[in-house]
Amino acid sequence: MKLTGIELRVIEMPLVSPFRTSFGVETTREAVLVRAVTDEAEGWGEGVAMSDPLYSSEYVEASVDVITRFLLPALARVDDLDASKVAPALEKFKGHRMSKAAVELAILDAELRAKGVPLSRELGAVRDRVDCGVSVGIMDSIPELLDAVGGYLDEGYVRIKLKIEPGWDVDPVRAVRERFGDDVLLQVDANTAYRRGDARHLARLDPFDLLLIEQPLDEEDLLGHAQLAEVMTTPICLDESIVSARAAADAIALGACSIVNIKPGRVGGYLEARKIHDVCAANDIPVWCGGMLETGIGRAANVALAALPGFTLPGDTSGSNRYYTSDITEPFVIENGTLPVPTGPGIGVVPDADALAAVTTRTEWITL
Ligand code: NPQ
Ligand code: MG
Repeated sequence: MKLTGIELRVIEMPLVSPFRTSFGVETTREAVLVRAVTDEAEGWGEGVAMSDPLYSSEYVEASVDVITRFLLPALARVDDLDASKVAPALEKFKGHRMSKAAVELAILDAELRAKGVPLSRELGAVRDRVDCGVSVGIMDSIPELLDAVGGYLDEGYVRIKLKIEPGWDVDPVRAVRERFGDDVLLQVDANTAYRRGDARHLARLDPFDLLLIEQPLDEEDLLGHAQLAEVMTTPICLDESIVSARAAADAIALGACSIVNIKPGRVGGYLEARKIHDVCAANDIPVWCGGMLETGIGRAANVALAALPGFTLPGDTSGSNRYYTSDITEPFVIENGTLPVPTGPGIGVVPDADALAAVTTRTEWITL
């Protein structure tokens, strides 16, 4: 395959309601989209970097810059390009995994469309629908939270994840358990908001029979997570810390986590994500697919990944309407708590030109 050009777009989509986490409140989702034009087919990729470097060090403007100035020129020099050559060609550039993942997905989508192969089949999917959970933001009050959780349970979500931070943890978890019972699959996500010294406090979550606590401590604090695992009975799941298959293997070996959240953007792409799936499977570590408020493009690819055999826990693969009133692709609609794995070639969806134009704030063409 020969890469002839790339279209980079920055889009901004309003969220249906503000989404508050321990690192801030978001009211819109800004994202980078990549369209790879090759001599055989076109493909789409989506970057998951946020506007500001609050979830990780990456952010939208940096993503546009690194893709334009470093990643694409390096790819232009690769002969007979296919998706397996993207990560090796970009390896010399440190970090910027979300940007690399966006570019790799666009190439992978183009390659699979040219071959007529769905991404799910390419990755090794074993299911045609995936169980879906939903991530519930920090609210101003417990009644407001209970309304939100009740609404999602009515929509059919099979698992609830509460965002937590110091001052919003034990009480909301208790309230959700008291209102909705012990059968609800419930987990929490701190996005690094706690410190090692909070171990005793976090152990107060143990009586609530949570599936897991996600990333309580700093992303670099693997030892702290291993120590916390000795104090808490709630399983520890890592998100921000798991930036590669090696990081996953190390975290598992250290006892820093017993469950892994896999986000392709965070780890540099879907091919690295599959490696993490394999490492975890070999170690009997359950995995689930995280979410980064993707549009239909990234969502389609995440659902394909979540159909692999090791994804035994429901993911943050929510319906499009969890975040957006109108998506740029056909919306993903929850049915019986599940989403269908796309069956078309590549990621199986394409953006609608008008919907895309309506949310685009910037377009750059790069001819190779
Ligand atoms: C997580 N996602 O698992 C993240 C973090 C997150 C679904 O909880 C704008 C863009 C806002 C990306 C908020 C979920 C975001 C974002 C939170 C990602 O840690
Ligand atoms: Mg998380």
